[in-house]
Amino acid sequence: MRHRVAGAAVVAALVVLAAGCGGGTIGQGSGGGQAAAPANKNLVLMPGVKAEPFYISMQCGAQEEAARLGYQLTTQAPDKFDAALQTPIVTGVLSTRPAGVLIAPTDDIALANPMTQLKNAGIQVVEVDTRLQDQSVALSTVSSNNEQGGALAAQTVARLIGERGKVMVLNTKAGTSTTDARAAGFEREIAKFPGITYLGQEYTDNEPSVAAQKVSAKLSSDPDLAAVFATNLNSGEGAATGLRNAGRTQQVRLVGFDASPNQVEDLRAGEVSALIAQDPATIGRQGVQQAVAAIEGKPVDREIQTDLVALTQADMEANSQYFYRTAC
Ligand code: T6T
Repeated sequence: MRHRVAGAAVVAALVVLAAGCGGGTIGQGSGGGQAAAPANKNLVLMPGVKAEPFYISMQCGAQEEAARLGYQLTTQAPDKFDAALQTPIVTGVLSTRPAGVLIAPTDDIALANPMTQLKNAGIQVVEVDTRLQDQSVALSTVSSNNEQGGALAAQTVARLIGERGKVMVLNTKAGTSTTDARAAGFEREIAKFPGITYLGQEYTDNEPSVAAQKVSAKLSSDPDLAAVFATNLNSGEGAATGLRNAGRTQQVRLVGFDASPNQVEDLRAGEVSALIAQDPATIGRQGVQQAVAAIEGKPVDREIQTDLVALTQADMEANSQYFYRTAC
């Protein structure tokens, strides 16, 4: 019951959050005139990492929308979430001159240079999920409101532990705009609970095994750890493994971002208390819409925010449309 109340509260807050989405519309061209159909209808989606349910779900939405609008979309992703691996992919795409690119930059500074090269070559650049610090490169950014998602995770954690005890954050890699924002939102919100001791954040390099090790180490130094907030899929899956290995899943509350099949299974089994699911398919769909608008000289929205939904064991099956996919 406690989980249900926490989940419902978060869902209510998030609905408001999604309703407040959008941003300024910037005129890019004729704004609805009868522009000639562009000859180049090639789009490239560049997710942060290959074969990962969040990005697969994004790709499914993007592919569907591209087909609907009469465009071809291909996907190119690195084997690991790593700027050094993503940069040569961007450079390779540059030489193929697509009309538009949807990219999730794996580092908010390191990808600025290669993405600027795309822009300077006349390719329409849309950020999906993650973003650069430099907001002048992309035409549009489509993502969840990650800072508010982190704050809502903090409220959920506080409620689950009766506003008392020690909590930690498991983050991915510094320089990932989304997860940095989630951690910042969490930290800001958790500070409002005087009975909660915030033990700080640990980075996992987006490796589940590192996440599991970090949880084990924290359980040794702080055996009375009350809760963990994992800022994304891999850190959440790894945190669950760490708690399981230590036999502590029933005592330590775990709240994670994302909703991979493993995370959903852990929620169903009661080993995870809540998941904050994103809507990656809609991010992909909206990203295609913005790129196509820019290519066709129509107005583009600079900021688009998509839904976040808190899932608990009590309400997860009713919200199964938010579970991430492993194939389209
Ligand atoms: O949480 C998502 C995404 O939003 C984030 O930017 C990176 O990690 C994920 O892809 C999940 O692994």
